[in-house]
Amino acid sequence: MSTQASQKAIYLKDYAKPDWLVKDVRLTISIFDHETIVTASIQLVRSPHVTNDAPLRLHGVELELLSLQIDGEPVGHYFHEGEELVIPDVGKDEVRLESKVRIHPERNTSLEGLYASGGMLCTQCEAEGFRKITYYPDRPDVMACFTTTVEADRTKYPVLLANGNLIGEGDAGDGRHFATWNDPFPKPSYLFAAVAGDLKCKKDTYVTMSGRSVDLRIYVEAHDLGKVDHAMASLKKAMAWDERVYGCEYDLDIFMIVAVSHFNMGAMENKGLNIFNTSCILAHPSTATDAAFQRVESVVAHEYFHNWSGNRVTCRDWFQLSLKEGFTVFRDQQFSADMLSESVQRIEDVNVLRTWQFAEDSGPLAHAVRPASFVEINNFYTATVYEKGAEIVRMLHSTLGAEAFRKGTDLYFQRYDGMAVTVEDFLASLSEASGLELSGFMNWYQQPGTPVIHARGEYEPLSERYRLLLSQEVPQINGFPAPVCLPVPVKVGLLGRDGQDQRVSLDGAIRTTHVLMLKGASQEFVFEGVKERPVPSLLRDFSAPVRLTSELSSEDRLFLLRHDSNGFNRWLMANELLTSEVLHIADGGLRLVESSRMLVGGIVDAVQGLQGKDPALATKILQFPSVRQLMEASCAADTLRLHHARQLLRSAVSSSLEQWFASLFPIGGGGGYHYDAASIASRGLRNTALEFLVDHAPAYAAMAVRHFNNANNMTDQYASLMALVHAGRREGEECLAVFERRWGHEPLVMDQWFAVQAGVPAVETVERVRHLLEHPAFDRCNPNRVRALLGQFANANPVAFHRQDGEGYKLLSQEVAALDAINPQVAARLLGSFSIWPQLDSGRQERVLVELRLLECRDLSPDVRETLTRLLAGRS
Ligand code: HT7
Ligand code: ZN
Repeated sequence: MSTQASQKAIYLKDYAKPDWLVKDVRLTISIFDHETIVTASIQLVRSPHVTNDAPLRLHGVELELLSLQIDGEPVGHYFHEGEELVIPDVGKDEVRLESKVRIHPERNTSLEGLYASGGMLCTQCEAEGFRKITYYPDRPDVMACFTTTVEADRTKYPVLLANGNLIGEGDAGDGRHFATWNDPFPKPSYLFAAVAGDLKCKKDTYVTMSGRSVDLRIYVEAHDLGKVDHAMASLKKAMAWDERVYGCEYDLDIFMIVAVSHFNMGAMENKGLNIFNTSCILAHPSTATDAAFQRVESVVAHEYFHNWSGNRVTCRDWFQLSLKEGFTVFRDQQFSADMLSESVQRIEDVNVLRTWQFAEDSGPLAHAVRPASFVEINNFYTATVYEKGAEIVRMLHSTLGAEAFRKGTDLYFQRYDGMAVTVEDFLASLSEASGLELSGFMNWYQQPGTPVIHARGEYEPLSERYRLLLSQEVPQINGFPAPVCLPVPVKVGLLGRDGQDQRVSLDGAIRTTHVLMLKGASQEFVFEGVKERPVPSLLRDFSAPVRLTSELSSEDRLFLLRHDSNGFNRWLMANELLTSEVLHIADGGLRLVESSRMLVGGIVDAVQGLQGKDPALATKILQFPSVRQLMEASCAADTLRLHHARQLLRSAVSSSLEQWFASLFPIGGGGGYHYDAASIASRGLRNTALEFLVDHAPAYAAMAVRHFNNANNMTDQYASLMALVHAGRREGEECLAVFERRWGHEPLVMDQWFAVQAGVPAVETVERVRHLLEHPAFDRCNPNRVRALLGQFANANPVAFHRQDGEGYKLLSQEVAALDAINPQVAARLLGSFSIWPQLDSGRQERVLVELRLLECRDLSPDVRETLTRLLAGRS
């Protein structure tokens, strides 16, 4: 903890290769009730690049050193410097270092290093948690083979796991036992994992493309064993998909997943032993919604895909984080698109990008996908590194085409197998395999800010030409160097009056969809053979992470909403039209106008036209931009007013579609739960209809209560609960009580119970959240619970969080302070919710700043201190 403002940043430009490398590691973790003893035996060799007698530097945090020996002799001279233990004169070029330390996982609430979750012990080493387990060169470019022995009481911890293959187990006397695991693949320490617990497992096997049989196991607490079938099925699909699409085969004899209830993120890709937040592994129709099922499928795949993009080929340093995360997010997005619906997946991914990453990129926490410096790396697991990073890989994919991209990734995996590399190495592989010059993409990694693309089209009927002028503006972000132009792939189609894509020629290629590559500040693209004045469908599938401005009229947009062959763009048109209409209503007299009626007509037509064809897309079109998105699009607008304007327009849609919405109910009500695209889509549309109806008129509350009571799955039950509670219906409170009684024993379902209440769009929710903080089931030590209540409140409920009197801000900053003493990572992430402050009106800005300045005076973790400093940068 520190009260000082000065924090030590580390810089990419200062990267230096390690002076010492590790040949192999033997680790023994002996677990006792009140302490754990870790002995490490590390074969170290001086790196060939070192000429002088460089000291040996080992990282270690909160370790009680019990002994330290080199080649069997106690180390005479060493000292501590920050997080490092320094041995100045090692003498030889190769030594075996043996250390013994005492640690206290039972007291570790940071959930980094070795910690207790429920009755089990588990590890989280990324990014720098291994140094909380033993002294070690804890940096990703030091790769070694690990042999790990875990030893503990047999009754309390019958299952003992670590990375790799099991090579020995047995009795350790005194009611204790041990298991020894060997991982033959060199890996950085951040991929180390060990688990001890009373766990049950579901087993399966997978036969790889070369015919090897892999033992698959998912370990959970006994009462959750019935909730892992979906995760196992997802894992097998992911393994097959990675073989088919990337030629990547699994390499060990066993692949294990362990579910833990206390976890800072979604999951962790430790080699052969993934550790998962229960929220990303457990799924049963009665306790998990369709959204939860989808999340399990995509996170299981994401972590599995890391086996190649991250583990076999890893990052040289933490500045390269997006090398593994951006690439792997892109891979999991491709996988999810293949599993369900391509356009719906793209809509969901872009929605996340535009809501969270665009906001981050224009706010005080803006940073490059590959940042040039950081204080605390945990603060850089961000939407920019993950989602914008994935968008860069997507642009590379569309620039190269699937075939050349695959050649490039083959080359990357083969050339750098077992190595720790950089973003430049990734680009070099793609460039070499495709013969394309890709160095311009480096700028996407290096500079923050969302480019703005302007599009202007002109039709020449005589020559049947359509000229499209594209230009780009890259914003200058405070504190960063002057930006340069970026390569921007813009996917375009030209619609004729009949709503069909015209086949047109560009540079001799005749197609219905062209990918234009804008490289400079502005460029003209001339389409030939354009028979009639087209309506351009621009940036199809969101082919680049940019803000697009064009001269499209509302009529053009409505036309595209009706006719575009690109499902993603139909949704985008609806979203943009709804956004500007709500803002228009909020700016005006809070009443509907002619343009509102036109838009409602367009939405109604589009939605009804999609019935029976693509109900999932219809559902997305009905999803109004959130108040949070509306805030981003408006200039310091009042959140409550935006909410009212949004509700007005929603209710106009309800009036037009009331009969149609209601007609969806008798159909398909019963039947078992199936996880497939069609069933998910029909539940989604019905539940969206319910939400509209319950909001629209109190009479529909009874229908929602029936839906709640009769639901045979959590998707329907939760949707009806949410509809009732968010609409402020009395029946909602009754259902909440029923829900709590019924699901009090299921932590993940109770998270939903907290979340639905934290999301009630009303100013009084501040008091409700304060009240819920006192609920016996609220637990600041459990990040899932904290995210459910406080994360939901701060990020998904602008009406309450941005309450005029600043009570929402006060609540959040008090909680950040309380959480910081328990779990700095979670506290810092929550504090990030204030990053929207420069966009607020001056009164609200002042109230936020009061809270941030109060926080500044406290004793804070480096994580929270860094976030706070960045939030306040440039403020006196
Ligand atoms: N690579 C994993 C990152 C992660 C993590 C980072 C910091 C602190 C805790 C963490 N748990 C997991 C997850 C992933 O993106 O695959
Ligand atoms: Zn990842």
